[in-house]
Amino acid sequence: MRRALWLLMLVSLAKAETGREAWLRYRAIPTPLPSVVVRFGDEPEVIAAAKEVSRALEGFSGKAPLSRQSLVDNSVVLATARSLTNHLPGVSSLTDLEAGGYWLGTSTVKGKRVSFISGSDSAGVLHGAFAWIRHVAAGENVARLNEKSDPAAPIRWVNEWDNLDGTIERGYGGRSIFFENNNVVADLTRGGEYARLLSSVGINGCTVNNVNANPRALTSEFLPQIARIAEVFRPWGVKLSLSVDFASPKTIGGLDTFDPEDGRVVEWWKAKADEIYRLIPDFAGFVLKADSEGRAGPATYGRTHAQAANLLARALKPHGGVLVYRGFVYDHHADWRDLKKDRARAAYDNFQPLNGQFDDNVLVQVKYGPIDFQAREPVSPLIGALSKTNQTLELQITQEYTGQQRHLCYLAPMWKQVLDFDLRVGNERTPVNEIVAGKTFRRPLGGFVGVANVGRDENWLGHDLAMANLYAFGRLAWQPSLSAEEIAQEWTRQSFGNDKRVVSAITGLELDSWRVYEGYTGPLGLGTLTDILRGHYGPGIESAERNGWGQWIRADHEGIGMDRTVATGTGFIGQYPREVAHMYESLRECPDELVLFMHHLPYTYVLHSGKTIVQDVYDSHYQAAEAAQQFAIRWKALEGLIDEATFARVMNRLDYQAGHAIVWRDAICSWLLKESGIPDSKGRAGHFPGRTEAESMTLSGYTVKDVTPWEDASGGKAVTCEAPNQKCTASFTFAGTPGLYDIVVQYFDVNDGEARFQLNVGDRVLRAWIANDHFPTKALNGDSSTRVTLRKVRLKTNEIIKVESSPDGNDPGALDYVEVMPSR
Ligand code: GCW
Repeated sequence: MRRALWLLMLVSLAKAETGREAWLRYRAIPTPLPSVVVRFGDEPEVIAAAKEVSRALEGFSGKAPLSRQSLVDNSVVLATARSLTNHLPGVSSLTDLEAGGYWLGTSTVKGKRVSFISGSDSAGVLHGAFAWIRHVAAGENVARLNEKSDPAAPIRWVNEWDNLDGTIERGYGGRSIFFENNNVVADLTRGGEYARLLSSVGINGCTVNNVNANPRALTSEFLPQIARIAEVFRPWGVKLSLSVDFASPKTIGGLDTFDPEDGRVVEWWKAKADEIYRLIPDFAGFVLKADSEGRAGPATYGRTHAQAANLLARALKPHGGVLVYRGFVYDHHADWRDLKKDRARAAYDNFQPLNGQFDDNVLVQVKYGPIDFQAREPVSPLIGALSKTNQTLELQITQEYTGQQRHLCYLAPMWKQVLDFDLRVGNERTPVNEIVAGKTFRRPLGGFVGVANVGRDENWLGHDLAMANLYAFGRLAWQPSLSAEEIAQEWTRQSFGNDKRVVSAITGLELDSWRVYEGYTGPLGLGTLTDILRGHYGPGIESAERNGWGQWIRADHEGIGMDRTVATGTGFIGQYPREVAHMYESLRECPDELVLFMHHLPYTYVLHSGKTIVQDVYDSHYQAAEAAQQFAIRWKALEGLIDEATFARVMNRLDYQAGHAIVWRDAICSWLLKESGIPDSKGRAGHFPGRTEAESMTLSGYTVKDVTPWEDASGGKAVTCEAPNQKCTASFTFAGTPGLYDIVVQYFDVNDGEARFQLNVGDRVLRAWIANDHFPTKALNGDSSTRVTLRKVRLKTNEIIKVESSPDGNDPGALDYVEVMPSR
């Protein structure tokens, strides 16, 4: 028996963690806990909550608790406020809780020790259950709990940009958990598990399909399939909503128009809403992206966004649904020659004049910044201007412009800056989080939406540490006053346990990561400086310029930055309330971190930091790339303290990030050096100690190729091995002194074939590998540039270092450089 137990324990210890449990891991906790779960009430959410508490207690204590429907000693009781008062009059009066709110408490009732999890409604009981579990998991003493908590706002949703064919727009965690082949997947287990995760952080709505909506989503054939998703969401208190195509009355409805003022169109939307509510009685509503990036919209008929929004809102209204109208509307064919044109102005210019014209069940969903989810942007001025309109703030959990879950980038510190930013509307304290929640302007509705894009990867987002972003979004939507650090700690404790070393190391990494990412990508408010025309991933600085997309940085040999001042620029700054506008307009007050978003300045301009722009960029990029090297080292120190499989997955990503941070650093610094002609006072930019360019090695079989953009390859060039069934070699003689060295092979891994590589020193084969990662490109550029690092290699003077590669498919086994540096 003993033996069997031991074996069982060993097996469970050895079980590789996949990340699928996310932060709901329920590992053993050395605390006395209730042994009975008592449930009053039969609502699906209360049943789910009681089951969850049982599941958690079993994990924490190693023993399944008993379930009861009457009061017993040492129990935890779950009930809505109303049924609690019915069953145990006098225990508590929770009349002042808001929808979804909860109360956690303890007391002795008729000699029985009881913990209470109660909610204003059944969803509140669920939220309370997960909050209670969170406290236990963090090792707190729940016997002393007395906590009352209300959500900050009624709308706390995620949007998924899932396409019906199973792909996900800007998704980096695998294919859709909802769709495949233009149908809803047969097995919705992951959909249910996802709703549970969302519920655990208080998220109460999920829009399951891409805002670039396929009209099929609304067809009578498809809707019953959508209803199946709503069913797996329901016990978790997560309501389903759909993105819709504004032209639907025409594309799928058989009408010859989709004019919002046409009576037939009005009727069509009404009938469609009725049909949906017959199938999904708790349907949350529609999300609409109209007249944006090629989507159909009211402009076709000369109608306004308000007319379009109200049309759909009125169809939903009798059923209690809401219409979320995306504020992300701008002209993507803007004339870049026109110095007064400015995409940043678009949201405000389009929606501010309509303030007050939207129905009460419409929310305008505003992206946090005026451009598009960049690593840093000022807060959108539209937020302060919608005083008579409900809003939701749109944040992005999926890291489209922030490293696509290959880079660690914990976004809560950035979101906090947005949420806490005081727009000074009417010269008064008006922080963004209070405005969007509906508090400042006393709106009936408001809230927070996170674009999540989880996928079928076992760990949901592709990077185990990126789950902190999903967690943080939910926590902040519930309680914006939480700090990024508190949230990181909570998440780490639940995900990785309470070992102090683990908590402090992982929290530290998370907290440092956004500034580090920003530090080696786009500086001083310029935007991420990624390739905006393609993958939005690696460096692609000038892709922002000279096209209609309007992400211009206006760089030339003299200076850089968009002049958005009222005095001489586009006037964007004038969209802010007076005090904020004054701060941005004045160079004396404008913070360095946004100065090139607001102003066009010479490279030699001296910042508040005391450095010139050019030197600041060199310094920040070298510092941040070094910090990214340290991430991998900091993580390495956790080996043995967390489970092996998770350790290895994250190690892999952080090693890659360390290399890619150098690709970014070199691209930005080389480009700036060339553009400005001003050298780095510390002599780093353009000088690469220990580096030998592939194009200057002794080559056999390789062809020298220009890389576009040039700054994405060291020296602007790579060598490719194009002849099929051939092996190419590039070699050079190591001229340093004998000793231990780290060798980096920087090569390109395109998403179109799997070339083979090998590194030799003398007659030793040091490493052979296959370029089989899946970067978002088929081209040689900063998306595909990656590396292999060999540490502590003993080298002798005059040894020959040789890289070999053989192409596969369209992957030409391209090599950028080899770097040999003394081991650190
Ligand atoms: O950031 C851009 C993305 C598009 C996206 C669009 C939007 C869904 O690159 O992929 O489309 O924003 O938010 O509508």
